[in-house]
Amino acid sequence: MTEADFVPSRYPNDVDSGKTSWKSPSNIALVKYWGKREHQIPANPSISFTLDVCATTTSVSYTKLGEGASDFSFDFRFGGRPKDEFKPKIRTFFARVEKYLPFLRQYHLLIESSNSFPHSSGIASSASSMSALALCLMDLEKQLDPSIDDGFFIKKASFLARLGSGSACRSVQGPIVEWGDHDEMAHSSNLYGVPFSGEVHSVFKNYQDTVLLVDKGEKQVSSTVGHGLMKDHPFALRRFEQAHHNLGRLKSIFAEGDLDGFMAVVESEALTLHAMMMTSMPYFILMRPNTLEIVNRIWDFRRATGLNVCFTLDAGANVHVLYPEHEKAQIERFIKDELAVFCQNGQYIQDSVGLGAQRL
Ligand code: 2P0
Repeated sequence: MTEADFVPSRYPNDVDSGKTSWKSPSNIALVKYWGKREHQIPANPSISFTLDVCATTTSVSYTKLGEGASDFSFDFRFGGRPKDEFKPKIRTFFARVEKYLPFLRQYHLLIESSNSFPHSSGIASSASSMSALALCLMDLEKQLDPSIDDGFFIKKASFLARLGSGSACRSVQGPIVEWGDHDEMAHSSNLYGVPFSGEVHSVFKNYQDTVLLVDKGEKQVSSTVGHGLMKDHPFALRRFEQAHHNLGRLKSIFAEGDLDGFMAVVESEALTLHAMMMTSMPYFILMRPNTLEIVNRIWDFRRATGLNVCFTLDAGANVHVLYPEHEKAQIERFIKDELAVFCQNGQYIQDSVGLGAQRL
């Protein structure tokens, strides 16, 4: 499919008002998206586990305006309160998607959002929030054109979410989602995420992710700036090749249930992401001393017990601890006894792989 396939022709229906709500999860990348081209096209393919507990719930109430407005007409509330500081990001999103949703200026939208995870926990909420908003807008489009089928609905929601925030396109579906052209991935696309269609061994079913909240402060570097620094990065091309290679490896790792291979690829991807930040100009260290304490303790525990626990990182100091469900009891105890002390206020979130967004 191409971008043009997402530009609608005339809508058959007229809709005055209504309301729709979606709950969309966050996701954690195993092979990382870091670097992009114009129009939110990723510099390399990525793959993620969709999460379950960490999610954004968004409702959109829409009312048709008398005449089309010169600007987008919307209000945004977060956790029940007006949140005007988020409006510029939403306006930018609307400007990017207007070509694909030409009804946008004809409605006033009241957007009400809340997150399941603690506010400013340092967990990327752009993925879950942009995905939830894109799905709500697709509901309105489906009212205007009921012939839209489920397959197109989901694909276009992911396509729109990508234009809001790249990683958001991987939050629409689950449990494992791939985004970006890749030779060995059937149906892969730079335009939207697709559920991983390869074989997945049962050991990866319901995989666990405990999110350790190491630093709940504001991000030092926005993701958009971080992606931008890959443009003139001396190691960029080699890194993009490596992501293709790692994605290919994961395909057979998932099929074979190769936990050693999984842990090696995932940890290497996390450290490579941070290595890219440390070697960009300007350079950043987003890990904190407690991030490294946790990494070392995970390695010590893995060596001592032979359990299949590993970590991955986002563009921040928090640590995602990944492990198979059948080892949950022992690893949860280890986290509580030995890792929680390195979290801000001892806080962490017990999550696992989920199935994607839900209409409420
Ligand atoms: C990822 N991250 O694959 C990577 C790994 C963070 C670390 O995608 O500029 O918020 O909105 O497209 O999606 C975070 O970047 O960036 C991200 P934009 P996004 O999940």
